[in-house]
Amino acid sequence: MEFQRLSVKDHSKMRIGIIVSEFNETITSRLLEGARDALLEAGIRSENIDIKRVAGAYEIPQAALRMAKTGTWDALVALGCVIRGETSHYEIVAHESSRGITEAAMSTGIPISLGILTTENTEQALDRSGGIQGNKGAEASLAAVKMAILFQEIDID
Ligand code: INI
Repeated sequence: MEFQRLSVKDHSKMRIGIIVSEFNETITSRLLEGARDALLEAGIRSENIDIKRVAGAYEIPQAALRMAKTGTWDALVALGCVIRGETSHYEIVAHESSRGITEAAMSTGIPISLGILTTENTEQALDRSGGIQGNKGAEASLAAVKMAILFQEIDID
């Protein structure tokens, strides 16, 4: 996905929350690094980036909903990694985490982007977290910023 360069001036006051899961930490730390770097490059101030950690992808929507309800953040970024080979309840964790994020975003009106990898194996996860397929954490963080800008524009109109 291509993202147009975002100017520093437009959103230097924007506050972004990141929820990152500790399960598959090798991968999620790479997603987090990509997300932070992309936010900083987009002009979000480091003091306006807040990182909250949860145990696994299943817990992400619970924290996201709680955070979204405070109204503190203009947008949230959900980062996690669910690998099919590692769990018999892959389908449940993968499905419920994305379903819960959608529900939290829709019920609060706060944009929450989906940076939760669902892969067949670790290699695919590495490819998508700073490997040959890019970094989905970076993509998700820029999607969140773009949604926050869009919502500000809509509110002004
Ligand atoms: N959580 C993940 O984020 N990724 C996984 O691949 C995973 N697996 O394999 O089970 C996983 N499980 C933990 C789950 O998210 C919850 O933390 C746990 O069920 C406690 O509620």
